[in-house]
Amino acid sequence: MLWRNSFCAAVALGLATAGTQAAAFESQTWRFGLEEIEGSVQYEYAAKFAELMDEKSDGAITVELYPYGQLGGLTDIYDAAQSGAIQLAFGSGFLGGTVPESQIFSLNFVLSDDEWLNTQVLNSDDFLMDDDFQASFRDRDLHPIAVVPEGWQVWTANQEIRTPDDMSGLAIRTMDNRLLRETYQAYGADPVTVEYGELYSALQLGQAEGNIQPVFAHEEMAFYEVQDYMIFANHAQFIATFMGNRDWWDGLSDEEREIIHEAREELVEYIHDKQQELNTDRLETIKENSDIEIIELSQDERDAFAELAHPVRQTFVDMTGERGERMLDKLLNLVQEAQLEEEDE
Ligand code: 6CS
Repeated sequence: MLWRNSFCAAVALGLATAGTQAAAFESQTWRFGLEEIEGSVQYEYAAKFAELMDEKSDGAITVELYPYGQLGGLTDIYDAAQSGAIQLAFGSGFLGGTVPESQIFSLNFVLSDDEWLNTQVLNSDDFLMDDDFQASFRDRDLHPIAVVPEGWQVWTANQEIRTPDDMSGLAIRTMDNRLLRETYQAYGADPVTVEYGELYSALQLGQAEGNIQPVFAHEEMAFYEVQDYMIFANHAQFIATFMGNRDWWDGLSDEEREIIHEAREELVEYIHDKQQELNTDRLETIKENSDIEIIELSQDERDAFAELAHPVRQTFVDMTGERGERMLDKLLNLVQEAQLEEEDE
């Protein structure tokens, strides 16, 4: 063990020295498009990433943040990342039209109930560096760098929801992807798709009757002001992919990729803690500022939704073929293995 530690220390020292010698980073600016506004989980991630890039490149690399709204709508952000107009971006639910396989993150009741376990699985080399996952982005001129869970998705509506019957015919707003529409249709709802920036008024005017967001977003976009009930079903986490333009990524030097890799690793725990803090604090703000009623579904109530969501896994496979099927099998296996390991500890 002693030998192992000294060996690791020597390797670390060697790498540090090599890093210092090769520290001549070219001066450059990377533009980073966000799907969320300032103060959000994506903003916190990007701001820390920018800080780390500045530090690790001795000030040579500047990362400029473009919060939601500055580059147009959500799909404009992905178009800009695909064309190379911006180097970095987040992509989540609306990305389904661009990278169909990314809808794996829209499936309900696929991950475990333990957020930290899921975060670790999704950022493990087994999942993130898997050829199928990488190719699904790279085939569309993008390169996936990290997977960022932002907290549990929480339903809101102007009526109580405890059973699929309660959701019957509800015009619940989903992000723009087929998996989500199929999932909510399976629950009996009548989903509608609305751009993020138009959602507040759609809820206010009754064009959308329900909403699905992590708590921090219900608060910072003020959606909760026009909804009466918040329903915690822990059916899925909100998950975004941090990605770069493929050609930009391929043109990076080894040193540039290395510092991105280091930052990505450092950010896994950082953003997990930050999203939990934001989601907890914002729930308090919502409770203080409104009389919204909070409902937490029991395990039996969750099971009724889980049963209806199960066949949608096949829809994902039908949409994404053998590649999607392998990705889903892999994810399910990795989650199961991680759960078993946790039980053994
Ligand atoms: O619902 C949406 O459209 C957006 N919600 C969040 C929390 N992040 C980005 C996403 O596009």
